[in-house]
Amino acid sequence: MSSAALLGAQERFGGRADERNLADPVAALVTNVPDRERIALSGQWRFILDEVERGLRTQYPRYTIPRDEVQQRGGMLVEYEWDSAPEITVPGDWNGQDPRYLWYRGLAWYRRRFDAPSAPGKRVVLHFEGANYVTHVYLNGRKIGVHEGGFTPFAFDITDRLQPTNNSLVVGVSNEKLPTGIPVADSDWWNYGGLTRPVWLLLLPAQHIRTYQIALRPENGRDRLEGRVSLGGSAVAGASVTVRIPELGVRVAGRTDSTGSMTFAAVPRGLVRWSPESPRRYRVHVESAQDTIRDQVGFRTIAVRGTDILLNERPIFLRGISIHEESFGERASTTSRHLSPERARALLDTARTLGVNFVRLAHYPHTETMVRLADSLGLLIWSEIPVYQNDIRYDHPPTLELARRMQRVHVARDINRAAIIIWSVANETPINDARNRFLRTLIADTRTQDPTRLLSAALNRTSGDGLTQIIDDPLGNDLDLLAVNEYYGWYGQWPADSIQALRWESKFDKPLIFTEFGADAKQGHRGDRRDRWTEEHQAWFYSETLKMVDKIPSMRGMSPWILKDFRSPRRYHTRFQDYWNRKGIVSETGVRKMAFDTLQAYYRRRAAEPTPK
Ligand code: GCB
Repeated sequence: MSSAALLGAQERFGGRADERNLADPVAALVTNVPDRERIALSGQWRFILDEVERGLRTQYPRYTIPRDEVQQRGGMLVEYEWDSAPEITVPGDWNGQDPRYLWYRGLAWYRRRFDAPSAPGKRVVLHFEGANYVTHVYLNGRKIGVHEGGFTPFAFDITDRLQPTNNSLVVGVSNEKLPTGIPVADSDWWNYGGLTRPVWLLLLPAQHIRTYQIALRPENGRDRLEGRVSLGGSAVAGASVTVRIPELGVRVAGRTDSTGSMTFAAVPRGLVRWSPESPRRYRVHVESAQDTIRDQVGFRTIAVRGTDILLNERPIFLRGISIHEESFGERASTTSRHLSPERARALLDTARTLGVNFVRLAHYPHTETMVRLADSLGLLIWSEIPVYQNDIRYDHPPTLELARRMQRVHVARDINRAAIIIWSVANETPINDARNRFLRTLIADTRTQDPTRLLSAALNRTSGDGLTQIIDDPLGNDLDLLAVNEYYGWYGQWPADSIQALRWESKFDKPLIFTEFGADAKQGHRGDRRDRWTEEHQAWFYSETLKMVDKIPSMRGMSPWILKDFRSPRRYHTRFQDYWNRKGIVSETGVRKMAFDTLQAYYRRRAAEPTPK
């Protein structure tokens, strides 16, 4: 186990006897899971709530839930029974599956049995696309690992722990947030718990392709592809690797170095760049002696020059919208964190009707399904980790290590998606030395891992006299583009008579985008535009803000808050909110509010302009 992961596990989970020698939860990760030989562990699992966490404590033999032992031993009372426990669907948060679980915060156990796959010579890797928030994994009664973090994948090589039939996989997931965790408990979105994303058995050749990345990096005006392939498993050094993109006449063959990696460069012939208008992707084949991976990869460049954002060397205006990972509810009670391809598609189709070319996937890495879909549809993406607001322990080294691992896994998973143009490291963080150091470490890490994309963070602090807003957060020096969440006129008074009187200045010669602005409105609540919570008010708020936006010289895009109403434990106003954040421009079931039309009209006008202002 790596020292960072070990530190995390011991500090957070007490270093119990059964937690020594656990596997590093990210060491067995591979990228491009959709193209691997795999077996889904989706479907019905048994489910036991354990609010007091007895199952995690070894001193109570009556509650050996994770060990899934013979249930009656010598007349001793055992107070659980897997086979009669209720069933729950995986993937899926528990909150949306039964009204009794809607508000549940704590530990719950899942069990599923399976036969070992017939895969002679292969490694069997148990891969979780994501589970919120701390996950304890037991196979055949033995603990194999623990993972912290709700939105990034983790995996364990279980080859040597499998029995031929009837393996018992027991997984405890707790959505209790930790004071040193990321995010902390107080966040403005629902704390969906459990195995929210798919679980797989991956069958990997003994020597396999672990990760690969390939990107367009033109040199002296000529297109040039650059990349790296890293092998995993056995005999990874000095091994042969081939990368082919037949449609571009690319074929590179070479050998890995002593660490199992090979870097390469190639000149493509007749490359058509990926863009929102034409999201062209090419079939990429990565091959090693025993393994073959195929992917669909688009190639484009992204850069900034002064206050412009350049996509494929041309200025672009980001017509965006923010989106949470939460499905439309067929009924208000059935929203879910789990986004099947159909549910992801429903969200992105609504966004496309609005006329966007950009989505901000807030406030954490979304499911890979979402990212791949946006990539195929030509939607540019801002993607972030949940380093969210004030209460993160910026001064606490293990919290920084956790953030670094999250960002590393986040970037590694999606590095071949042309759609992603911006990695963000945080949202609305306080300005102080500890936070600056924390975020600068993440920025430096991310630049090393991926020098081809823009780095940003959503800022919310500006200084000024009420009429002039000055963007002067020192982090601005480290970011490629400035991003501000601004709520003038909603959380406070309109400055002077109108938001249009507000002027924006920046200490940095960099592009600016508004990563958020918005106002709550209850769909169907109509009235005077001066009355909060009405659709008229929200629409008017949008049109005033958009007029202000048009006056900001360095403004290069926006992702208003937010596409749809989403569940939030922070929204207590019974009449209008009832635990929903109502800043959606459509309701939780997808009914448009007036502000949708306002923003749509604005984006139509923007899209018709030849180049951004
Ligand atoms: C913000 C946060 C976002 C909230 C939003 C709001 O600034 O970044 O997570 O949901 O404001 O509605 O207050």
